[in-house]
Amino acid sequence: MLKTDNTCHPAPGSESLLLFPPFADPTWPYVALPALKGYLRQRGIETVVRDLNIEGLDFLLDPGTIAGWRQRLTDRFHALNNQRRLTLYEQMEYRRVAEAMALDRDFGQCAAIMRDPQRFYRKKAYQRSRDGLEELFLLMEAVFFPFRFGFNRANHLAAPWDFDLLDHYIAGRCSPFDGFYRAQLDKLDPPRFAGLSLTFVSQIPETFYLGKLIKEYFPACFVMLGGPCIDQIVRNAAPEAVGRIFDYADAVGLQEGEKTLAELLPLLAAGPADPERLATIPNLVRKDPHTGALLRGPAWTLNLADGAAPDYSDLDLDRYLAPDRLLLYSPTRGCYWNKCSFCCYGFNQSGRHLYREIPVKQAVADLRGLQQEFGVKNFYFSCDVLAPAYALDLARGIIDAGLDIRWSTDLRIEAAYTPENCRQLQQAGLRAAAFGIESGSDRILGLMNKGIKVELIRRINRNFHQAGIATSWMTFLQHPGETWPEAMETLALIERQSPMIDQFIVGDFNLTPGSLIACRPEQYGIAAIYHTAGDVFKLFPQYRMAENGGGEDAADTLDDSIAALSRRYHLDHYPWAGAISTHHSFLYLLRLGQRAFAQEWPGAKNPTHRPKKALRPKFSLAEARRHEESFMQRYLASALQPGQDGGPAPLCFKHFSRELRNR
Ligand code: B12
Ligand code: SF4
Repeated sequence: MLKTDNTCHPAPGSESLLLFPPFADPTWPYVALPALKGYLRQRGIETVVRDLNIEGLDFLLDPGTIAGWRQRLTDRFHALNNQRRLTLYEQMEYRRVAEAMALDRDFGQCAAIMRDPQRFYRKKAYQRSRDGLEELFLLMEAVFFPFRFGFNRANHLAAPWDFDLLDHYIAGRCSPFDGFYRAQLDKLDPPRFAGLSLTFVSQIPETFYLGKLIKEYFPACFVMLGGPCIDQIVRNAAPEAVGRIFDYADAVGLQEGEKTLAELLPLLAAGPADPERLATIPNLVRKDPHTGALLRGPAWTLNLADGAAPDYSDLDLDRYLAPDRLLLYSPTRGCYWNKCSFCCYGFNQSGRHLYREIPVKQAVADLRGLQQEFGVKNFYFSCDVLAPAYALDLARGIIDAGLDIRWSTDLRIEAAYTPENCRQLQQAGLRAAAFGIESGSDRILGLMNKGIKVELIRRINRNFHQAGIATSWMTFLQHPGETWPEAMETLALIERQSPMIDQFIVGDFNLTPGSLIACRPEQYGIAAIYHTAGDVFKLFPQYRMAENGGGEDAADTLDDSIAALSRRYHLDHYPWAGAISTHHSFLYLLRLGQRAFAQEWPGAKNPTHRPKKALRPKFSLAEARRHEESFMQRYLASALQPGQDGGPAPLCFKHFSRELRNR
């Protein structure tokens, strides 16, 4: 098999591929596939991991790709500009195209700054290249209209992914990576197995696209999907929707994939797999080709003492968008608390994803091995949470072994984190900790089953901060039942504690499928839960409260207070510096200290999107924007309303296209 041109590690026997599709964080490699590779290699089974998210980014940034897109935009602009009138749909596209033609950044240079150990830390240069990379997505939004992309999203203008939309995307070759995928597949020896990791919602379109494409190129290849997002879909979607997933893949792996692949791959290597034997493979879901019934293997959970260190050896670690290397390592799985009303982390509500820990000795040896093999000093402990006793034991183990590493992770506020214990964690290399603080109201914390109170939050946060560990607060408003004064209590707490809060986020409540609230809505004052017609994967439940709260004035006051708090910080979204738990934030915290983000940063110049003079747009762009906004507002107000008897709201790709056609 051939690898991409500039990947330096030679590919071993690569009949089994493990692929990580776009769109996801490009600043570090995600841990799932290296974890699977490590486990399988320890058992003598070879696989090849490819991070198509990062390989594909180089394709997007390639001057040839950009030049091709610019040409497409020019052609499209002139075609639309020469029309006598534009439909609303065409106006929407026309405005994006005209504005995108004004974007003339050197995107390759922006990426180079992200990888440059000096320029990365110059805030102005950093911000300029961050803005430049965001502009790349504006350009793509015009080229691939009506789709939108980012490092954390890949979606349609309005409709969620359903099979109509996926088929439209695939048949129309709408993926920005189409040329890249085909070039890679052309170079590949036929693989026997291709496992695609669908971890984040933002990977949905590319995962299904790849599934189909691989089958088109290599009909005999066994294509399989796995990862938390597809697990969530299979658990929540209606059986007919789950059945249709098998038009794109031969099988789905639920939960953890170690044993599934350890049994499946040797079976496939031995020849055509016997269906009876396939049915015994743990966590494997297939569709019976004759009856259409879904066949599920027995459930299995990994004993972490039997695991192996993640194996990153197939990946070029210097290719990621960061000036240093950082590896993800998962010392625990599951959550030892596992009771919060709003949470359905990973697989925990399935009842089988119990909290487990890698024995400290083994974890320390893994970390030492990763440090030696890949020359890394920085780690992100990628897991739901560490229990305090384990965090402290691991810290002691790291100190005793003389390991010189720096790490960050998520922790729960716990009384065990005394000043002395926090100093021990700092000594072991902990430099940033993110806490699910959620609320500043004791009543709401109780309603959430958080098991913590405001007084404990204050005390424990101070212990971390004073030990030299950057503290990040994750909070959100509008938990069902929260009143306006209670929401204000959260903001007031952040305000009062801000000298000891190094980063924070105030989000809005989202109803998570599988959470306690979703399972027992009436207990939280929710009158009805419904989905939109297009949300066939059941990823975005909508809800209606029994009683209406706050009103617009209250929402405005909250927004103003959040804006006032935010002005004192530099906050941003994934994956940039200023977001919680990102690689870039960690590097800045290491370089500039705990308060790196507790201050305003020099603003980068905002793009003006004013079309170049030579363009001479015939139609008013401002008017096109007004028409679009007014249509979208009216459309969404009705398309998100549940049908009669709590049936689905009409929003879906077909409905949206039909409504738009009538304008
Ligand atoms: C650590 C973590 C993070 C970290 C690091 C993420 C990263 N990009 O590297 C941070 C805090 C940055 C983060 C950010 C986000 N996260 Co997060 N995160 C997690 C968390 C808690 C643990 C992930 C982990 O490391 N697990 C350990 C690894 C080894 O397990 P694994 O990935 O599940 O892989 C195993 C199996 O899934 C399976 N498997 C995986 N792939 C495949 C493939 C095949 C073929 C097979 C057979 C099996 C298989 O085998 C693997 C080994 O056992 C999970 C919750 C959870 N417990 O899963 C959420 C989770 C992954 N995150 C989630 C989300 C939503 C996000 C954000 C989008 C949040 C936001 N609103 O911005 C961002 C996105 C960032 C981005 N664009 O990359 C969701 C994803 C699902 C979804 N609905 O999208 C999860 C599942 C939480 C949840 N239920 O809501 N996250
Ligand atoms: S919010 Fe955090 S502590 Fe609560 S159940 Fe989820 S992972 Fe556990």
